[in-house]
Amino acid sequence: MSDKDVAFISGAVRMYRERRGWYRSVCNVFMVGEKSRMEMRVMINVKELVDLENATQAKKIFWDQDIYDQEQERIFGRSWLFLTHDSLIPKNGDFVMSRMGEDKVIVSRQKDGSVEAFINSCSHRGNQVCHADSGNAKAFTCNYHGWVFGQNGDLVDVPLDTLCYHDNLKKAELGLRKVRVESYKGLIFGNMDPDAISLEEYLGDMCWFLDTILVGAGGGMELMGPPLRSVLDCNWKVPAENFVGDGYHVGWTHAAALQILGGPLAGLAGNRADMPYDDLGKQFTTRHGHGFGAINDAVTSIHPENEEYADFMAETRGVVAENLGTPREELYMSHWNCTIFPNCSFLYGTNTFKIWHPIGPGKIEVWTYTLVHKDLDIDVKRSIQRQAIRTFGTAGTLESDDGENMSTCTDSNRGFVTRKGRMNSTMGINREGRHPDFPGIVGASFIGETSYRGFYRFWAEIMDAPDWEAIKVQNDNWDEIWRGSEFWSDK
Ligand code: UNU
Ligand code: FES
Ligand code: FE
Repeated sequence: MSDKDVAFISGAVRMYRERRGWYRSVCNVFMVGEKSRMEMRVMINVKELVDLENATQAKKIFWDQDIYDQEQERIFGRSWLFLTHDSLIPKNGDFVMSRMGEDKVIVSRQKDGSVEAFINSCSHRGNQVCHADSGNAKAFTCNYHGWVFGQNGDLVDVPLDTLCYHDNLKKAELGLRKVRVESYKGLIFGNMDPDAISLEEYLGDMCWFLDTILVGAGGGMELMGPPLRSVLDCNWKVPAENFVGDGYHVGWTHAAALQILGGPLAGLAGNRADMPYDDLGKQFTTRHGHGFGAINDAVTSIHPENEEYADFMAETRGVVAENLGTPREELYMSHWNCTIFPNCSFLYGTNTFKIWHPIGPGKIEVWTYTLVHKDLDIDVKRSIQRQAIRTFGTAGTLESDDGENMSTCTDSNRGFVTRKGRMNSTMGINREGRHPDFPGIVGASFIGETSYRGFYRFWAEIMDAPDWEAIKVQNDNWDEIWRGSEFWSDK
């Protein structure tokens, strides 16, 4: 069934839905799952949207409302989504606001040190219960009728409970909707799906890579907040794919900014023909669509004048080598551009950490934190933060370089003829595979699209899967499109 057929059937289904009694049986053929059937949504033909063999994607994935709706249900409703970092809610009662797709959630530190998250919408008439971005609270009181929710989201007090409800209100059932919370070495994630695999399984081999920085020389990383927040008119996948694997745009989009900054990345400016690209770094993709590109010896990339930071890295790399081995010591000293599927991205070395919160197919809210080594002195952290904001903050030099491309990629693909076209992510397609030193699939150059292919491979898989059971079944086959590649063993 082609996309056109789906669209035609969609129209027909809507007509029948309005006029006939037997529409339900027609719909059932084309609907997916009980929930979707209730919402009368049409199934998306994912195989046509993402062509794995030829590494192309349909242009409509960036703006189509039906695709977006299915993403909300199947990706944002079932993936582990970044909520906050331990360092931003250190004490009992500390809370921050976050988002999971279009849902607003409160993330709150409990008395016993654990973290709970719940949806910020009152169980009485749905008002937003908490309007603060962050703070410390033992309870959250709705300002509409005064219902009081405890630190863990339970309903603890209701005005006129006896006098007007006559003690009939089932308070135990009226807590705020809870979100599953798990954390990995300081990063706190939430999941709406009780059947989802654990966070650690979801991150999978990415844990091995992430330990490079989240364990590092012992102290790991922390996030500095509060996040800068801005709105960009683009689809959430445009920046997500850019961070997962776009080493290609760095020397072009950011040419002027890098030239002015100087430092280890200045050499990339203008895509010089004399650069030994294969020796500059690699890229990686792992199960569940996570991935990153690494540029060797570029960890202090945007901080060419920050000697304290360079000294700290030089002093700690030996410990990383000892504890984690030389492949990860190299990564510890590299610049990473990374996305944890679906919408959590960071640049290690550039010290920026960004969440792309979707608000409709063509709009996102960007939340930008600063990512720093926890064991640095506070004044070094502050100087790194200043430089990270100058470059990748809302009005940052490199951030503004990217912004225009992000919004144009979303908008320019809509035209009636344009939309029938496809996008290409074939770079380095035969120069990747299993590697002796690293888990996942490894691409030969950091300028290549290996991790794009991994990102969209999983995007298609999770968009198509009725439930997590169907995703688990693919655990041994997920790397099928790279099987048979002898690239690294031949090299
Ligand atoms: O824009 C990026 N993704 C980037 C910028 C990557 C590496 C260095 C600077
Ligand atoms: Fe990459 Fe045009 S050159 S989008
Ligand atoms: Fe960029």
